[in-house]
Amino acid sequence: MKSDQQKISTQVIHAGQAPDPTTGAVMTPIYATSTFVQKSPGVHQGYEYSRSGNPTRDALEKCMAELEDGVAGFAYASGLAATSNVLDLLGGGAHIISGNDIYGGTYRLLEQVKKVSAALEVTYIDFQDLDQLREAIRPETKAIWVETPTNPLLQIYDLEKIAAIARPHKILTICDNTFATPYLQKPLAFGFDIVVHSATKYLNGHSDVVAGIVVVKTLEMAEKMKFLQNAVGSILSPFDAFLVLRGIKTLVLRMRAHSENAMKIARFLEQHDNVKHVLYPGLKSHKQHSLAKAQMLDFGGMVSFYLRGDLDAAKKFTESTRLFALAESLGGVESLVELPAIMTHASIPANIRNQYGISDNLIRLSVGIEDADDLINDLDQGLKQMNEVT
Ligand code: P1T
Repeated sequence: MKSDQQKISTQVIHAGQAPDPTTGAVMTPIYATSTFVQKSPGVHQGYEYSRSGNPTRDALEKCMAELEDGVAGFAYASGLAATSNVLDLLGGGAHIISGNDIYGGTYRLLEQVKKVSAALEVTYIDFQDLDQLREAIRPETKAIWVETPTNPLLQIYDLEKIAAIARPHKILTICDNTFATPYLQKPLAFGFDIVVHSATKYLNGHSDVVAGIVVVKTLEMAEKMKFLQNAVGSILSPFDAFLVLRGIKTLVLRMRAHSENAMKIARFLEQHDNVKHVLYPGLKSHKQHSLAKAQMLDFGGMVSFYLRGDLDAAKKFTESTRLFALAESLGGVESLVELPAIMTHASIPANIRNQYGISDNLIRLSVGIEDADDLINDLDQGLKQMNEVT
């Protein structure tokens, strides 16, 4: 696994991209066209209508397929559009097993859309305990859905073991690899079937696009996804595909910088009096630190922690930081802070949130690539201001 990572620095710059055949342009042009001329009905140069295929989107899709070691990629208008289209693969009345710590919008899509529109049944489990997985499998189970690291609790699940349990039952294994990116981990190499991304995050990396990606492992799945992408039509625009492609070129450099800063910040927070507990897979105190070390190249840029305080203290802290902008989303070069219970995970009912540990004093940081000392000073002054309400 880890030896493959060496060529990713080259892949992020070249995969799926060749100089433009008509002009020699080194950068993939933005093919801003909805349709393509045909010589005779049905005779064209590989493109007929941009929902079905567009050269700029194609370049991004090929790039992501290579980065994730898959056979084909598909680019969508958002991460949730990508998730929704993957769930369309399962047909009606399917049973799926999902991690109980997932992005709130994914939970909402499962609970409030797919349960109604596709009679989907979902069992939520803690994938840290694989007996829960074995017990949850039913004859009608069609798919397993995991995020690792999870949003927002940064739990790590063993992708290889999950895939091995699913395989004899012919259950499709799907990993939302948004937090890790293919630089840190490649789920298909661990035996998973499908990778999903919110490309809005680290892949694009500059907080100026909303986008989603799906990568599949087999040609059979690729054919089905190609049909579904065109049939449902929630595709990424050529301009946004261009921006994501450009962002990916610096993915390796950015992920290294995010991971380095996040480790320093996690260590700083761990010794702070106003912090109860830090969740970062790179810390020895993290429950799955050794699994994270084995499965990931580094530990990424997301850090969550429990403040010693209540909701008011948490609000005060998030309002007090100056470099860490109070905002949803993650994975951009700039640092962000948020309160999952009120922001990204508000669509999960409070009793369920609290049961899983998404409490009012849980803070999530998306650590950017600014100077680490500046970021630490900012958190320090925010934590001091928080004392005023406790
Ligand atoms: O926002 P969108 O591009 O549609 O992606 C949805 C999504 C899917 N998967 C994961 C792991 C995510 O974190 C997200 C979006 N998350 C946020 C906006 C957030 O702040 O957590």
